[in-house]
Amino acid sequence: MFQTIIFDLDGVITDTANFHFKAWQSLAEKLGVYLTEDFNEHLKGVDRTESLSRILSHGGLKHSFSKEELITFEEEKNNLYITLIDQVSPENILPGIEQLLNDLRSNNVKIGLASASRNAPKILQNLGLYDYFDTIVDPSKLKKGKPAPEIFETACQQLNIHPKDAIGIEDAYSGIQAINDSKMLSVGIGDLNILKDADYILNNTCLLTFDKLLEIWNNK
Ligand code: G16
Ligand code: MG
Repeated sequence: MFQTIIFDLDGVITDTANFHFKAWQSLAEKLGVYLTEDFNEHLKGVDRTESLSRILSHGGLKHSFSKEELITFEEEKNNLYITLIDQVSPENILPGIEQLLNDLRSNNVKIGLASASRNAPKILQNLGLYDYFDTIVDPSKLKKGKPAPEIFETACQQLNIHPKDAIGIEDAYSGIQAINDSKMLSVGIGDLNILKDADYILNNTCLLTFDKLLEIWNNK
């Protein structure tokens, strides 16, 4: 049986994508860039610096700012984001996730977090889920973010488990690439067209149960 499940945060455990988007949108508007909802898909799972770079490229402003200005923009976005995630509470846990965490625990499966968000520990605390996690990767210590496999490999190393004995769960295209390249089994949550490279795809977290994971693992 699998020995660990490594979770992505945003889009799998809770939906903070909308808060990220609101905060980016507010910054982008000040710079004269207009972001539509569909652009958000390009920002999911992607770290802060790369997200800003994609937004500026989208607005034709790729080389318009100094390094210092870029850092100020990132801070401005993050400050707004932090005020938005203050509202996060256990009500914002996606359906089925708390039951799954309980079932993993009672079956002695290790639980890890591989989120690109430097705010992940705070969000887990606000959700009341922090204590379920055996390990949380610190994304600021990584050389390369998703789609590189390093974040999932690091989660397994921290738990002393081989990636071949692990399942990774993700909602973003970049995250599925990262899981696949780490040689873990990948489970995508969401849109079939976006997640088509995943080993297995579930439409939403209601379908993500312990029994389903067992079935996926036994049929791989
Ligand atoms: C999340 C979001 C991304 C965000 C990233 C970094 O990733 O999906 O949109 O840019 O975290 O977040 P922060 O600015 O809080 O450090 P994940 O990996 O949890 O889906
Ligand atoms: Mg995600």
